[in-house]
Amino acid sequence: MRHSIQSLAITILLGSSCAFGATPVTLYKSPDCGCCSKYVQYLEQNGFTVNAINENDMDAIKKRYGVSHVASCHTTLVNGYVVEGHVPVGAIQKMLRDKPNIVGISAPGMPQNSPGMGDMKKGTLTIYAVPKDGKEPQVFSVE
Ligand SMILES: [Cu+2]
Repeated sequence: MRHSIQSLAITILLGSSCAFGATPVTLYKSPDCGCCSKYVQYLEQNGFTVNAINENDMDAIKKRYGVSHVASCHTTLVNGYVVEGHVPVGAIQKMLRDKPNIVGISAPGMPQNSPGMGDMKKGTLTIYAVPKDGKEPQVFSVE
């Protein structure tokens, strides 16, 4: 009896840690990219577990994941989506919640008002959705 209650408690614990635990992501970056490392810290401070992989040929990574036309410095993979560049976690969470049928989202270039780059000013950073069919990126959200 006691044993079954213990195993039930363990099951509940494991279940809840899966539901509310950190979201795992894989992030590719150049070994010497300072703003990329700052973005890794930002993700970790906001509920993500980051597997950061140093990669010398980032162009090949962007080609592989279909984000060359909206390229930034680092490329992040989360739940089958690509998150390109310094995208705020609010936009990532919106994508994971809404589950749109897209490649992913991007903050092209390295905007100064983005996490890991500089101070964010609410309502000034445009995040783009990257469609699957090679169509033009569209506005996903303004953060
Ligand atoms: Cu950067």
